[in-house]
Amino acid sequence: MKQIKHFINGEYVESASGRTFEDRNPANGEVIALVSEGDRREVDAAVEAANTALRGEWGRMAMEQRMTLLHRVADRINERFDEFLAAECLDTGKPASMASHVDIPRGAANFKIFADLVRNVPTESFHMDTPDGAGALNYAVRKPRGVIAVIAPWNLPLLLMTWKVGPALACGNTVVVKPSEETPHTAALLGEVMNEVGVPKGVYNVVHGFGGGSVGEMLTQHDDVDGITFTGETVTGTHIMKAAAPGLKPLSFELGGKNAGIVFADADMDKAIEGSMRSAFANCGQVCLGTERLYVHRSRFDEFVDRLKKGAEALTMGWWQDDGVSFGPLISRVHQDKVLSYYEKARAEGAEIITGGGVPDMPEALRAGNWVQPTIWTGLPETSPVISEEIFGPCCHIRPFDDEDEAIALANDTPYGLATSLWTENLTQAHRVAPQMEVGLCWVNSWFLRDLRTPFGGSKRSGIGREGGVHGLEFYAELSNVCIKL
Ligand code: NAD
Ligand code: 6OD
Repeated sequence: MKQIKHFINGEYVESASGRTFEDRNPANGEVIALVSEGDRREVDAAVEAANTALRGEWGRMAMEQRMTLLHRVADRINERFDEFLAAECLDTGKPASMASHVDIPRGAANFKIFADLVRNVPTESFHMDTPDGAGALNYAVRKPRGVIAVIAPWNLPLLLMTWKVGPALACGNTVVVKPSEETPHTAALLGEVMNEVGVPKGVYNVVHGFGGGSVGEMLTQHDDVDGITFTGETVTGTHIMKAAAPGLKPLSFELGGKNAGIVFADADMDKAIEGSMRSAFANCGQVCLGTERLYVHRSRFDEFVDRLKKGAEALTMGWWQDDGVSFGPLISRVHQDKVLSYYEKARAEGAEIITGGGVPDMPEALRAGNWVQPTIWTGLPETSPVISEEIFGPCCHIRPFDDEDEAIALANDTPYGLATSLWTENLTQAHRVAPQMEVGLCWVNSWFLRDLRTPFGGSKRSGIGREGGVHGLEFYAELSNVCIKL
């Protein structure tokens, strides 16, 4: 059986306790690895290694050399592409067609983009008058924040972890990563890459384990951690905020969503269907940006529902490597139970089930996996939990609207504020509506189209702060002012 160990101070180590937990393939339920389960000893060792690295070679390294190393990390991920791909797909069950276009290339790109950005960001300076007439010069310097705890989810494991590790290292910090217990593989593999390209020991550390009462919570409470960047559920964000409060630790949060898509009367229906197919069903609906609420102008409602139904029914479920597979399983049995509980709620509340609504009949080899059908409903009231709560599954509710103000009000009627997609060929309408959406990310005629130089994050209960581009520097670096009296 494969063993996945912690990566601390440049070495793979087992837990002092000897404890392990199982890593299962969600497509067939098989145990694919035993993962070392950390406790305070591994957390302390990793934080200490990260602190020592800050004061050592890494802390003294010239910026140019640091950036060259980060480019090498990206290149090496690409050279070992197939290994990362297999590791990610075995942990998540997602089709290779997706992971090879999204997860792994972005996992690599996240190192290059921030290396290139950070070396080109200026700081401000001000000349000031002084009573003696000689003046003074102020200039700001950007310093690394220190040891950053990176707490990552399971839905896009490498992409979302490196989205934080990339800028953290580019700014000169060191990291202790707590990957999701569901998907420990690629974070562990990245340790090999760090060693291969010569990233100094202690700069990148990984401790495996669980959240509350385990490694996640221990990291967020640790006195020698200087900042916490977290992606995951909104409720987990509230726990982390409490745990971090006594130490007044800076936080960067990318949280849950209940995102809307709006299809206006003059939408290009081919584009709206192609985009909504992805936003509702990609990654088996396990994308924080996904649209579980679709509002469609009444004049296009029947056409849209009919075409989305045909699209959902044409998705091909199966093993990640098989040709033509476009749809994988949910991450775990626990998550499958959660998603199916919403399928049941929708039925009990009298939804019209346009397609799906249950567990598909899979071939024998995959029957023990966490499969659910892509599902579309209509006819539920907006008060239904199916419409107000994040399900994080391959499902959406579609409701007709009659005018623009109604669509905006419906889309904004949620405590979340992550993303919206607008579908319209009317440029004036797009410009009028987009700024009214109470979200951090608004796409027009697209979904999950990412320029990594742009701010990324959620409004309302979908996040705190912005990562991406230069915006992440507000979290990953600290500005200090130097004032020189002339
Ligand atoms: P989760 O909150 O259950 O877990 C995320 C990570 O936090 C895991 O590593 C987990 O072990 C750890 N954790 C859990 N409790 C903790 C605690 N008390 N202290 C410290 N760490 C703890 O989320 P998940 O189920 O892995 O991911 C799905 C959720 O993530 C969804 O809500 C989704 O919307 C959200 N998400 C948001 C974004 C975004 O960019 N806004 C991106 C991806 C996923
Ligand atoms: O593209 C990104 O940078 C990003 N953070 C995507 C998040 C997807 C959520 O599941």
